[in-house]
Amino acid sequence: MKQNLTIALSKGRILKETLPLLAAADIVPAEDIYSSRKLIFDTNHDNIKLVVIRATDVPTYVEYGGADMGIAGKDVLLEHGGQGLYEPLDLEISKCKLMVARMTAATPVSGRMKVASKFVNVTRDYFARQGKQVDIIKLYGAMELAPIMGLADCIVDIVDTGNTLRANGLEPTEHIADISSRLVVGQASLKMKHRQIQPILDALATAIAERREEAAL
Ligand code: PRT
Ligand code: MG
Repeated sequence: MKQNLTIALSKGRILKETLPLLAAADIVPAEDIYSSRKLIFDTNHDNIKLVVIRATDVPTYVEYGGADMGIAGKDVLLEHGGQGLYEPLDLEISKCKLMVARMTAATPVSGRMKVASKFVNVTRDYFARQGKQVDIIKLYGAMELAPIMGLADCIVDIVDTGNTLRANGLEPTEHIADISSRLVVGQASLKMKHRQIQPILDALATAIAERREEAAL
């Protein structure tokens, strides 16, 4: 008998790139996710359901078994910490970089640096590895504003084209990590539902490889 399987999807920009990939692996929501107010969606498979939640909640759901697998940005996964999660697939979507940035004209900081970020754990680890003690200021949005307003000396944020930084008079100074979205599977689910999960992993891996080949043409 087939057990129920729940996949947690990050809403927002990752979702747009996730749905075509799932479709290529023959997992299609039964109704339009964007126009519905539902949180849980049936699919073309009786036993597979999708939940669409805030990206930062995806690793939490998967870690505690609220969902069997999930899709989230590596930035979110790094910040969450890896306990209880397998990360078998790089989906190669929603690519960007995690970087340190500061005002273009900034003079070097004497003493302890103030760093604003929503990625407080990543920020602490990054500077600790360099032997630097910094004061971390947790923000929930618009990190770029913090150095402009004198709240922080620099920020740790996501950069894609760099346009947002430039438009606000900032420049990237240090590269922390390359980011893309990953598939994560809960440890308990991987053991108990391995026979159902493995074909999905295989289908997604094939879809990713096909996409990579098309892009190379
Ligand atoms: O809004 P909420 O707080 O709920 O979540 P969110 O803002 O984290 O979600 P969303 O939908 O923005 O998706 C974020 C996820 O997409 C991240 O966790 C990354 O894994 C991935 N991603 C890929 C990005 C970008 N590219 C990106 N460019 N997330 C954010 N940005 C933002 C960045 O923060 C900055 O403000 O875009 C701006 C930079 O873009 P450039 O091109 O100007 O450099
Ligand atoms: Mg957002």
